[in-house]
Amino acid sequence: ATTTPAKTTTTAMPKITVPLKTPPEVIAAFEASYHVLAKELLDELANSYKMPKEGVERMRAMLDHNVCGGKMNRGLAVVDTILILAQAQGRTPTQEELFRAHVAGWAIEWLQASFLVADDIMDQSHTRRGKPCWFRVEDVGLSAVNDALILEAHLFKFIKTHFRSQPYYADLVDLLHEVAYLTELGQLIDMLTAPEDKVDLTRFSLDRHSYIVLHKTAYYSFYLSVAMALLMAGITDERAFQQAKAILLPMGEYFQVQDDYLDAFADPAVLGKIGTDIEDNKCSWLINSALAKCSPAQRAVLEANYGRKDAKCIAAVKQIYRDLELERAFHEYEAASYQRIHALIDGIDLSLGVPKEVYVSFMNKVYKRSK
Ligand code: GPP
Ligand code: MG
Ligand code: MG
Ligand code: MG
Repeated sequence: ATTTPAKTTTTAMPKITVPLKTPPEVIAAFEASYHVLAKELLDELANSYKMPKEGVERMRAMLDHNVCGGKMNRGLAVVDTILILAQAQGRTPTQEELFRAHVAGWAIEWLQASFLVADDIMDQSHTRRGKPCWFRVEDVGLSAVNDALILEAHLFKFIKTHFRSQPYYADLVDLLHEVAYLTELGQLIDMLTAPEDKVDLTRFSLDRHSYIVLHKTAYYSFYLSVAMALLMAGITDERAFQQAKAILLPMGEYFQVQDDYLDAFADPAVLGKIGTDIEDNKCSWLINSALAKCSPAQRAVLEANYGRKDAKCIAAVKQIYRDLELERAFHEYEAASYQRIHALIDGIDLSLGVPKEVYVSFMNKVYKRSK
C-alpha cells in the first residue's frame, strides 16, 4: 500500500516502483554513513591535525547538534535518485555506488547545516529542529560563525576522500561551489530586502520574492540532489541537467512558499522552529499575498506592525493574515503548484535517460508537508 502504481512509459524502460516514503532500511543505512563520515573527520583531526582532545570533542558536539536531526529529504533524494536511475537501467547499484550516494547525500546535508547555522544567526532565530539554534547554545555564541565555515570545509574534505578517483570529480566539486554561491546570492537579497528597523512595504514584490526563493532555496534543496546523482550515473547530456532544473526549480519555489506559510501558521512544536519572518521584516509569500489583497486600512495596520520585534505587533499582522484568509489562498496555491509540477513531469523527454519517478519521488517528500 506504500507504493504508487508503476507507470508504463512508451519507451522500453524497465518497470519502476517508487515508494511514497523512503523505506526505513534505506534511511537507516544512510544514517549509518553519517557516523562513518563524522568518524573520518574526527580521527583526521586527532591524528593528522594534532588537534587537542577538547577541540575534537567540541567538533563532535557541533556535528551532532547541526548535521543530525533533520528530515534528510535532500540527502535521501540523492540515494533515491541513484536507486531509480539504476532500476531504469535494469540493475541494482553496487555497494560502492550506494556508499558514494550516501556520501554525496551527506555533502548536501553538511552544506545545509552550514547554511542553517549562519541563517539562524542572521535571522536571530530561537529554535531549529526542536533544539536551540546553535549560536544560542551556552559557550557557543558567535563562534558559530566559524562552525558554519568549518561545516562547508568538511564536505569538500570528504567529497575529496571518496570521489577524487572518479572521472566526474571536478564537475561534482564545481557543481557544489556554484550551488553554494547561488544560495549565498539568494541570502544576500533576502537580507537586503529585510533591513532591521526600516520597514518599507513597497520594497516587497512577488518578483523579488521569486528571485530570493529560487536562489536561497531551490538550487541547493532540489536541483543539487538530482544533479549530483546524474553526474554519478555518468549522465553527461547538458539537456538532462536543464530538464532537471525546469522541474526542480519550480518545486523548490513551491517548497519555500510552504516554508513561508508554515513560519506563521504551523505549530512550532511540530515545525521544530519558531517563525521569525514577521518580526524580521522578511519578503515572505504571506506578506506579498496580503499586500495584493488588503484594503487601505489593512495596509495601514501592516505598515504599523510589520518588521517589529513586539508580540503585539506580530499578533496584529497575523490577524490581518487571517482576515484575508491567507490559509485558504495558500491551499489554493498548493493545489495549483501540484498540478503545474505534475504537468511539467508528464512532459519530460524520457530519451534523456531520467525516468519521471525521480521527480515524482521528490515531490512525494514535500507535498502537503507540515514540517
Ligand atoms: C531558507 O531561509 C534559506 C536558507 C536556510 C539558506 C541560507 C543560506 C545561507 C547562505 C546562509 P529561511 O530563513 O526562511 O529558513 P528557515 O525558515 O529554516 O530559517
Ligand atoms: Mg531563517
Ligand atoms: Mg533566512
Ligand atoms: Mg523560513
